[in-house]
Amino acid sequence: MRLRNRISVVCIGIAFAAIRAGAATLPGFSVQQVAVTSGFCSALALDSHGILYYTTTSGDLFRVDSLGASTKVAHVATEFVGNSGLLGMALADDATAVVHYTTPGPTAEVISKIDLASGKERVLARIWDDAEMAGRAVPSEHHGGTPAVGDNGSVWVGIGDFGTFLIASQPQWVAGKILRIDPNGDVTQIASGFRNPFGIAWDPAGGRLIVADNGDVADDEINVVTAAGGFYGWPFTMGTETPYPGAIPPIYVFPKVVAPTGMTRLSGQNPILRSGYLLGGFVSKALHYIPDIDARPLPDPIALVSRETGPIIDVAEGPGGAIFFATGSAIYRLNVPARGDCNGDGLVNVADLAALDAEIARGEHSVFTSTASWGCDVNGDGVISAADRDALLAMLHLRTRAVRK
Ligand SMILES: [Ca+2]
Ligand SMILES: [Ca+2]
Ligand SMILES: [Ca+2]
Repeated sequence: MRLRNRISVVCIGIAFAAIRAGAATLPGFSVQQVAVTSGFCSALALDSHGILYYTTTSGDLFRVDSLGASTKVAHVATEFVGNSGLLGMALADDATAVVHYTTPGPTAEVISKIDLASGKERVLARIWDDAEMAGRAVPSEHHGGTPAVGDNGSVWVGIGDFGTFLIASQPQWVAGKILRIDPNGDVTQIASGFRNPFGIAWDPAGGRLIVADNGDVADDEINVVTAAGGFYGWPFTMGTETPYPGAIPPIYVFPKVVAPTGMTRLSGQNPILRSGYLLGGFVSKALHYIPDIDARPLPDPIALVSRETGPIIDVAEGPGGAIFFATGSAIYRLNVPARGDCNGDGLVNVADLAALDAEIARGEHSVFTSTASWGCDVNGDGVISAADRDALLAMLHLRTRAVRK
C-alpha cells in the first residue's frame, strides 16, 4: 500500500493524504485489496486450497473467485440489527462451514453447519436468548462473534452480555458466556463474565481458547480460557479495574481502545509471522500481532498495519501462510517482507547489506525490535545478528551465480 499511497497522492492531491493521515505499516509489510464484499462482512476464512469465504451481517455466506468476484453459497434466517445478525464463520473442513447467528428479534443464538457445495444448513444448537421466557426478544447489543473449531469436531463460541451487564455472571443466561458445542449438539457453558467476546481462537497445542473481550472504556482484554473454565469478571471488573474475588484476570489489557474483532492462530507456514496470534481492531483499524501468547507479562501486541484501511473485522491465514483480513466492505492481503529484504523495499539485493549492517551495529536484538524490516532476520532465528549477514551474503551469492549460469 505504501507505493500505491504515493501514486494516489500524486494523482488526487492532498485530499487523499488527509484521509489516510496517521496510516502506518511496518517496513516491508504492505496491504493489497483482493475483493470488495457484497454486504457488511462479519468474518472470513480460507480452505486448504486457498479459496476465500466470507459472511455478511445480513445472513449471506459468499465464496470469492480468483478475480475477486463473490458468489452466494448460503443464506441463514437472521436480521442485522445493532450487534446481532450473522456474526461469523469458521471452516470445519473444505466442505463445511460453521456459522453463528441470531434469529430475528433477536430471540436465539444459532450455531449451524453449512454444506459449502449445496448451501444446506444443519443446526447444531439453537439456544433461547431470554432465560426467563423462551422466545422473548432481548436487546440486539453484544451477541459475540465468530465461532472457532476446536478438537474432535467441537465448536466454541462467545456470546456477549446483550448490553445488560449482570446476566453475564448468571449461569442460567447464555449471555456473557463461552460455550462449547459438541458434534452431537450438546452445549456446555465453559466460562462466564464476558462483555462482548467477538474474537476467539482455539489453541490445539495448549487445549485452550484465546478470547479477546471488548471493554466498556479503555479496557479491551485478551484472556485465556482453559477446559477448567471459570468466571472472567464482567460486570464486576474489567481490564485494569480492581480485581474481583474469584474472577480470572485477563493476560493483557490494551492501554487504548482497539475494539478487538476477529482473531486467528498462526500455523507456522508464514515465513515472517511464524507463531502466535493476529487480532483485528475495529477502532484501531490495525492488525495486532501477538508473537508469544505465553510471555508474561504479555508484551504490547505489535500493530503490523494501522489505519491503512477502514475498521478491521476479521483476519485469517490460508495455505502457505498467506494472511488475509477484512473490513466491513473489502478483503485485503497482508504481504510480509521477504527474508533478506532488510530495507523493506520489496527486493532482496546488495542494498539490503547496508540496512542489515546498520541493524547489526545496534547489537544482537529481537527481530520484533528492528528499526528496519523484519526481513533483516535473514536466517529466521528470531534475532538480528552477524549470522544474518552471512545468510544474506550466501543468498546474494547464490542469486548472482544463478543469473550468470
Ligand atoms: Ca474480564
Ligand atoms: Ca530490499
Ligand atoms: Ca537471525
